This record gives sequence, C-alpha cells and structure tokens, in this order.
Amino acid sequence: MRSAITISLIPEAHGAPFVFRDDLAAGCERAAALGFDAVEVFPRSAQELDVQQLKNLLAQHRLQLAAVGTGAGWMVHQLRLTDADTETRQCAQEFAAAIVEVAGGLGAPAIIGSMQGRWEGGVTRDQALGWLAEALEELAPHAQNHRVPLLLEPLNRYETNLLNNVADSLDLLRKLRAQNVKLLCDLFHMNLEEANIADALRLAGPKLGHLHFADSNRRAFGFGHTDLAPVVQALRDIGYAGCVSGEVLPLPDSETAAKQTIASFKRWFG
Ligand code: LER
Ligand code: MN
Repeated sequence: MRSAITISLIPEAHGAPFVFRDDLAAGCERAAALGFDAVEVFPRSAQELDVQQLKNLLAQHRLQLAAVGTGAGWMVHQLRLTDADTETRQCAQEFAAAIVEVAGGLGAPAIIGSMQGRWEGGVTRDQALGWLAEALEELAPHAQNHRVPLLLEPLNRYETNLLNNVADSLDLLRKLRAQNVKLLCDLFHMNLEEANIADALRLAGPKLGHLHFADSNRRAFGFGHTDLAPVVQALRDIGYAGCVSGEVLPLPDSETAAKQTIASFKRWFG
C-alpha cells in the first residue's frame, strides 16, 4: 500500500477536508519531506492545473500522483453529472473528461465524488442513476486509454442522496459495460453510512480502487475514534494494494494533520 496526502488548489474549498492548500510546490515539498509516497491533487479545473509544474514537482520529489479530484466541478462551477438540465450535464461531462485526461496522462485515476450530484425536483433516483451510469460509461474509456481506473466515491447523506454506501455503488458498477470503474471508499463517509466498515470493504473486494484515510471526525487518523484494527484486517483479507490517502481537515494545522497521517499509516500499514 502507498501513502498519500491531499493538496487542494481550489481557493473556494476552504473548510473542505484537504491537508495542504493553494500551493502545489509547498504541498509536494512537505509531502516528500514527511515521507509520503504520493500526493492527491484537487485542481480548480483541468485547464487551470499547470501539468508541467506538477510533472516537475513529482520528479523532483520522487512522488507519485495518487489521484486527481473533480470536486471543483460541483464546488466551484455547480456542475453535476445528474443535473436535470441536459446542457449542464454535458458541461459536467466535459469538465470531468478533461480531468480524466490530465490525470491519466500522469498515470493517475480521476475521482467522481460530489459531481455525482443528487436526485431532486422532478428527477427520480432511477433517472439520476441512469444519467450517472451513462456518464461513467463515457468517462471510463478515456481512463482505460491511459490504463488507469476511474474512481467512484460514495458520499455521506449530507453530501448526496444518490450513492451513500458500497452496496448501492456496486449495484451501479454491475450494470456498466466498463470494467475499470472502481470504488473510492472514504472511511469518514463509511463511518456515517455503513453498518460495519470492515464488512463493507470486504464486499467491495477487488472493486476497491482507492481509500480516503480519515478518522470518525474527519481529522487525521488517530485524532478520532474509528477502530482501525478490523478495517486493516479487511484490507489485508481482500489484498488491497492501492493508495491510503489522507483526505482530512487540516486540524490543528496542515503540518500536524500530515504528520499524524503518516505516523498512523506507518503504524498500521508499514
Ligand atoms: C467529499 O466529501 C469527498 O470525500 C471527496 O473525496 C469528494 O471528491
Ligand atoms: Mn473522500
């Protein structure tokens, strides 16, 4: 398993669970200095990400790119893949596809999390799931061209009413022709939504593609009360070999959250 830490380049995302923010160079420097294997980057858009700078920083610090988030599509641009408006869905699709391409070019998967949107108004749950499935079918081949998966993240009920748990997300994956859509399981969301986190990870099994490593209160692992022992056992049992990425609140500050994340990673996965 590889350790990773999050860097947000979205000025509007203050209050969101990203450890380092606003400065890609400084984030990569701290990540490498603290011993992380990889960084997970959240750009404002594909076009606003300086790909050459990121490539140089990864090479300079011997870091891998764990994943690239599409969350700004929703947070900044109010784009959802399941919006009732056809044109907005198309814009959302183009926004996400551009990030899939940029991430794939750097050997990393893109994350579809908040861009899954929600069902509301005149849109039924089935309709929203149908639109999400169509979007994933279109995005997944772009990722496949780069030989990377596309990550789908179930979120807790306060962020979406569409995919909240592993079982429902697997139901959707089973309906897809694309085989490279994998689940991103976020331990913070799972703590709220799953009856048993370890059982849910076992259910995900080979479809688990990425892990967000956050404690019960969305702080760095060890700063909350999630019992990690059964979670680690489940990950071992399913042979998970992907990233364990600290997507947590920068509390009490970024440096302390990052240090706590790598210390917990080494303790449990080292
Ligand atoms: C949002 O709550 C989250 O967990 C992010 O990873 C979504 O992109
Ligand atoms: Mn997450």
